[in-house]
Amino acid sequence: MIDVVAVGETMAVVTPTLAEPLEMASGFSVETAGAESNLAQWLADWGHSAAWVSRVGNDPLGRRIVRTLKNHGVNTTYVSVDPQAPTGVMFKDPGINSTTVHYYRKNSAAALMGAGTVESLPWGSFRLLHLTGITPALSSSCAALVQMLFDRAKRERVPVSFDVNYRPGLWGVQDAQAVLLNYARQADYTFVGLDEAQVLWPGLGSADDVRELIPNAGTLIIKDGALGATEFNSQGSTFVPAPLVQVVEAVGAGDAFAAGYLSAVLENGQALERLQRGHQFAARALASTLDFQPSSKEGSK
Ligand code: KDG
Repeated sequence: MIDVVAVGETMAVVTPTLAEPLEMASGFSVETAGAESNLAQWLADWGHSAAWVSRVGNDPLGRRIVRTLKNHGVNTTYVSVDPQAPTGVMFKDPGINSTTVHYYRKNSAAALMGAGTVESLPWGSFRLLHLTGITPALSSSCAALVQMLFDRAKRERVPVSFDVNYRPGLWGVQDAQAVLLNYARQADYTFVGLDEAQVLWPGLGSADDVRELIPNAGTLIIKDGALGATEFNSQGSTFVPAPLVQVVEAVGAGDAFAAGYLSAVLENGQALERLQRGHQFAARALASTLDFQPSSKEGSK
């Protein structure tokens, strides 16, 4: 039995080695970037079985991504290869206070995912399906795919976790807000940042306001940056403050948080432990320019 299946695009990401602006940087690393495969890597690193489902190009970057994820313990059996469309690429441009991302992913192989991807999943053999709000922004077939996955998971009684992951570089608020709210309301576990929710759905002040907007998500997890995170479930709410972290770069920290949280869900942990584990994983992502840091490099597990 696979613990988690995560569906979504993974790109090659080019990152300046010294966290200096892209325009000036002289050394770069090429790694993998994808919210869903980041989560799969964190979970596999923790010891869970995690599969990543996507489509890559028949090109060196696609092969590099699949090999890297495999090396990190992720099951890549359900990844397909497109004969023509390329693997997407993303560049990180570190700034003084935050990092900007530049995407080269239009018409990528992953953007061609659709109904066929639903059928390719090992239904009946996994415990949790993880999706994000990035996928519906990729193409109309990917937008349809996300709803098909929600519907099929419901029929198969597989819980779905959904990270809102609004990416302004992919679509505007006007296009995204109703779509993402719809998915956030359908999921069994919904993750959203308070600042992200405030951008997407204007008029929200506190985490309680977000809960009012998304009352029917099974469990709602609202992250409030360096302050902490709150879980709302049918019994009430639990807040856990975030640990103090020297932030190197925040990209990917949300994926790490979701992975930590879900790892505790898979181990039947309660709200306190789930949120603590989320913060623990996120702290590792925040302390690095990379989206994912294997524990062997870090020695923290
Ligand atoms: O959460 C980190 C992701 O945003 C990054 O890895 C790339 O998936 C990505 C995206 O679409 O922005």
